[in-house]
Amino acid sequence: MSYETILVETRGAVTLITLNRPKALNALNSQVCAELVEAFAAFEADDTQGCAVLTGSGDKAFAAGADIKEMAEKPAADFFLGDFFADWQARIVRATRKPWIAAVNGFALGGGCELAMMADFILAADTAKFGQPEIKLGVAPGMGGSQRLTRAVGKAKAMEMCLTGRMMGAEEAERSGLVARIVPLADLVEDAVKTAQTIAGMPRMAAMVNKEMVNIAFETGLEQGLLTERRLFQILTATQDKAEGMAAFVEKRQAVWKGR
Ligand code: CO8
Repeated sequence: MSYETILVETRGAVTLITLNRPKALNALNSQVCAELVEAFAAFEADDTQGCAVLTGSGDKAFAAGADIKEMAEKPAADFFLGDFFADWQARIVRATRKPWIAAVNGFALGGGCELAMMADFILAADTAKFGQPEIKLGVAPGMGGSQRLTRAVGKAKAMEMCLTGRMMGAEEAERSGLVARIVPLADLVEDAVKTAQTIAGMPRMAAMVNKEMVNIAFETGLEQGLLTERRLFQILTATQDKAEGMAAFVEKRQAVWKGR
């Protein structure tokens, strides 16, 4: 599959996807939207791939938001009838059961911040800046910013950011729980790929279940979440990789995973 607005390469068991419209600060137009859906579907379907990394090209931006030039002339009915950006929730967030990481290399604004927050976790360059500045355009977040940012950093900061459009730097983002770790910009992609390789090297079903379990914490109450966790744990005990992992520990040797 060839793409025009993104780059896709594999590094061993890791798929590296790069938003590639650097002149427009990787703004997310409808072509990027469609190509990302295809790239994530290909990653998910490829058994050789265990984890993905999404980043932006250039040093300046992960993505500076949905493409304002494309949205400027679009009538409201088109946003509504086309269910603008609904695809990503259904076909990237829900459909991607394998883990993926956002490596945020600069501005992650509006839809860019929202896309980063769709990842299982964010690694941020020391230069990263996060924000939901849609209010300055007369609109509001539309791809999860009001919901995911609030869950990540709490009401006070999310409300302040959405109402003023102010950006949050990498250190504040780490302090606030929005990002897992800060990495120097020059090392970001290599670090993210290495982290992804670690994850891809884990027993596949266990990785997918761990991802599912943590995400369930955002969707359900504690009692139901704990029950679901126990059941998923119990299901994992039936895998060949559970038998292998525990035998390898007892025998003091490296486990050889089957992914089943
Ligand atoms: N869309 C289109 N083009 C963009 C965007 C964007 N979001 N951001 C930057 N660009 C373009 C600029 O127009 C410029 O292009 P050109 O050279 O042709 O004029 C180029 O990228 C470089 O940008 P700047 O010259 O502005 O660079 P600066 O370093 O001066 O500023 C900023 C960088 C601060 C990031 C600035 O570009 C900026 O404020 N960008 C817009 C940020 C923004 O408002 N993002 C939110 C967009 S709205 C959104 O994401 C809504 C998502 C929800 C939709 C779902 C609905 C259901």
